[in-house]
Amino acid sequence: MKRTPTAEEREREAKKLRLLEELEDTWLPYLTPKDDEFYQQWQLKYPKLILREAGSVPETLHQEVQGAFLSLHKRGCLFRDLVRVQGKDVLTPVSRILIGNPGCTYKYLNTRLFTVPWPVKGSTTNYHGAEIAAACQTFLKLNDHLRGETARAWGELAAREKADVDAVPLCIGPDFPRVGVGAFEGQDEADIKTRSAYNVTLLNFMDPQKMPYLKEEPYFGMGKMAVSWHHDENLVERSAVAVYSHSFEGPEEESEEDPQLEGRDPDIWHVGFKISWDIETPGLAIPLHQGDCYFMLDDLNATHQHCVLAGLPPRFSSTHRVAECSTGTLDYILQRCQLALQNVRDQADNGDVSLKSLEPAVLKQGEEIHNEVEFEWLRQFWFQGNRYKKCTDWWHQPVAQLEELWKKMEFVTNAVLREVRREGVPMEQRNEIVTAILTSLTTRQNLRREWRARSVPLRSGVC
Ligand SMILES: O=C(O)CCC(=O)C(=O)O
Ligand SMILES: [Fe+2]
Repeated sequence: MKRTPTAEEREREAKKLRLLEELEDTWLPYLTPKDDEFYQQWQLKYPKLILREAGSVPETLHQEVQGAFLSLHKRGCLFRDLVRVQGKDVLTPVSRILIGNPGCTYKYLNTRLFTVPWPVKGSTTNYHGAEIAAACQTFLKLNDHLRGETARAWGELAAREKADVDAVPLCIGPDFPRVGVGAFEGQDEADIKTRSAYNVTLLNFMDPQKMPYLKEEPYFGMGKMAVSWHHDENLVERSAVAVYSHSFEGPEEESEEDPQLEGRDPDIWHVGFKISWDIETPGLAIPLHQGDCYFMLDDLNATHQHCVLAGLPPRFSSTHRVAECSTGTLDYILQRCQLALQNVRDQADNGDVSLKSLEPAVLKQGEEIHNEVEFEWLRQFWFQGNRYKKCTDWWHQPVAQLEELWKKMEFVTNAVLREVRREGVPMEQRNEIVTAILTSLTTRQNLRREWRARSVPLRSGVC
């Protein structure tokens, strides 16, 4: 079923169409390392984009990471996501898995992914096989490495920006616009540390040979895309993203670049960058070879968009992020459920509950939490068909617990409705209660219909 796009989505889509119309049949210019202005433009317009070539990563770590990618792939741990874009279900061309802090989730394109935990200190996880355990450990190790590299790169960028500021001649005056200047004012080291404290990595895999229908890049003519233009969602503001790229290229496969050929080499994987809504500044297509890493620092992800341009060989990437999980951890949702169920006085053997309070604000909050646990957690989890079982049973008990709490909330809703219907309740109180909970109940009905159309029943009940 089609969800009606939000006003924001409609606005964005219209803006995109206007931009494409404006372009008519012409491509916008973009640069690759073959172009003379490539490095200059990069430094000028994309200074917060950092590339570290494979040589910056210890060889032993490369070996380990590449082995870990292969193990997870071999064990069938990566899945294509059925995401929601402008009200439509779309299957992503890339297969993914989220690894990260235990209990953490990451939401993108209306899909909540649940972490396969990496073994942080103090956690114990039962992995389904030593290979999967080792792989999660390896991505934690890579995470530590990339955190260090990010802090270093961020420090260098700050120093460069400071040098630029100092180098500006006094006569230019204070209003002279300078790209990027001021981004680090008031930022201390601790701040930068928090914004590179990656708590999850989203692994991507795609074999272009098995994916014949890839979209063409629409603005620059950069060729086939594995991931379309986007900003990464659900991240802590101004936090960094670090990406490790692994394509299966043999050393001799390095194509002899013909300097006559225009544009990027379609055999090689690239990451594309552009400034959002800007048709003046050339885009960049940066080739990524086996083991290269790139970093998006500070607000780059907000001001620019990126896409992944497919090459010939299969490719993995590990994209490390600081997920904004203030409402996205297991602890958070358990606390919310506890808050909702504080209003339950007793539960009888048949499940019926009696309530402590009929205060409209209390009832409203209870029904909102009921929706949150059902649509943001349980249905999201089961929609993905229990894929997590492949790697670990970590989510099994917590999800069962959330289901129990949700069931109790169903009894709460029944109790409220019983109360509303009960003879002798003054009309005014009845109206107050109905007004307080009506929006939540309507939302629940609509969302249940929407999820039912996506055809996945909740394991233990309503559908
Ligand atoms: O694979 C990459 O290089 C980046 C993928 C990406 O942009 C994403 O997963 O958000
Ligand atoms: Fe991305």
